[in-house]
Amino acid sequence: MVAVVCGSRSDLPTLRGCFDVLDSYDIAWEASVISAHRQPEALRQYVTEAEGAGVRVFIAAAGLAAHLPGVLASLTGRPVIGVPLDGGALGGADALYSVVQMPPGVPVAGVAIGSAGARNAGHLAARILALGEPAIAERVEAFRAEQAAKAEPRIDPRADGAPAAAGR
Ligand code: RP5
Repeated sequence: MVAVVCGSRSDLPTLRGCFDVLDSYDIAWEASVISAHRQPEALRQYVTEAEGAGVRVFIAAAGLAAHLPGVLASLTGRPVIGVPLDGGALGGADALYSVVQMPPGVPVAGVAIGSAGARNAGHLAARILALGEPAIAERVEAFRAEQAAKAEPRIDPRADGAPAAAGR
């Protein structure tokens, strides 16, 4: 149901949370390493095959100039979620700008830089799929309820090993 594509094997550790989130919703996914600028023909072929196999949402993660999400969105009419990765000197801001600055007509849904974004890409894919899959919709609501139950109003911030405030 979800195809996760990244530009380099070096991106895979950051995507671990994305795979875990998809697993937590029991969503079938597959992962591939295909660079938009190094292997453009392989990317085109993969997207065609993935669509034929029933992939409904693509997650594309890349660092530096991060062409992958945009190029992928040019090859499919299905939703593409772009995960900008921290690739070096600019700390992922380069990839973030690249992901969110797609020109009109070729949309990419952008999430946060790095592992937080990778996890949210999984959650967002689940919410998209939930529109047509009641079982996934139930799991999304269960997760939301679980999160909501963790609010901690009026706690003693010094109890349970909470770090002490810097005092005078
Ligand atoms: C991008 O360039 C990849 O997504 C990766 O984040 C970055 C560096 O790639 P490698 O030099 O590790 O292959 O295309």
